[in-house]
Amino acid sequence: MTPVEIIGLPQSNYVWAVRIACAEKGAPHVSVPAPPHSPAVTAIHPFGRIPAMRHGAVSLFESRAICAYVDRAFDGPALVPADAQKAGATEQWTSLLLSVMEPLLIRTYLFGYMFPGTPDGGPDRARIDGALPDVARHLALIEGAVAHRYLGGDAFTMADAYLMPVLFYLRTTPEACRLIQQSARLSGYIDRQMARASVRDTAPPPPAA
Ligand SMILES: N[C@@H](CCC(=O)N[C@@H](CS)C(=O)NCC(=O)O)C(=O)O
Repeated sequence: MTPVEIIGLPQSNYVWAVRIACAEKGAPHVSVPAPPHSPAVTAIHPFGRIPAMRHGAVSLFESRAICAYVDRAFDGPALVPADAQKAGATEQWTSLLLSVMEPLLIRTYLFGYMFPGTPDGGPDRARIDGALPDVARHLALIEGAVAHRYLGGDAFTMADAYLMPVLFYLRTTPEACRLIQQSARLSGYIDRQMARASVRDTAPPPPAA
């Protein structure tokens, strides 16, 4: 069967989310580790963002669209449940993650460590400290939302595929890691998902030493 090509650096939380989605569906997939704005990406995404996807004659951009395609094109367990209320909850948490939480938790807070843009390359303290109250608020909200083992529900969905990479990266930072460690529920959620084959087998390679 033609594999789904997931085009984009595997370290990207968005790329990882769609690779988890493929693995959950049992979709044969390959990683094409192209950076944003590289020719393989701009050939598909009009703004050069990752991930992009190619599957035979089908090409798509935007992670949410790729998840929708993979969910319908393959037989595995539904990434968005058929039940109306559960589907609504999945879309609700996915939408909140994509529009509000990921930008704060990853683009503002985490990138204050990873891509600080400071003269000496050290963490951007103003940006990090400014984000911390919201980081705590968001993590408290997520803690409540995983009360039934998964994000907003009782089975793994697309919302979990998006959430898990975000939490994985947050755990690499001192403040968010402390907040996560203080919560048995959040720590338990991360440990359970990291042991899940779809998450474990698609985890990004560790940074080069
Ligand atoms: N809405 C997009 C967001 C993807 C995105 O922002 N990816 C980042 C990498 S994690 C990227 O390509 N950044 C390059 C840029 O913004 O130009 C999606 O869901 O696929």
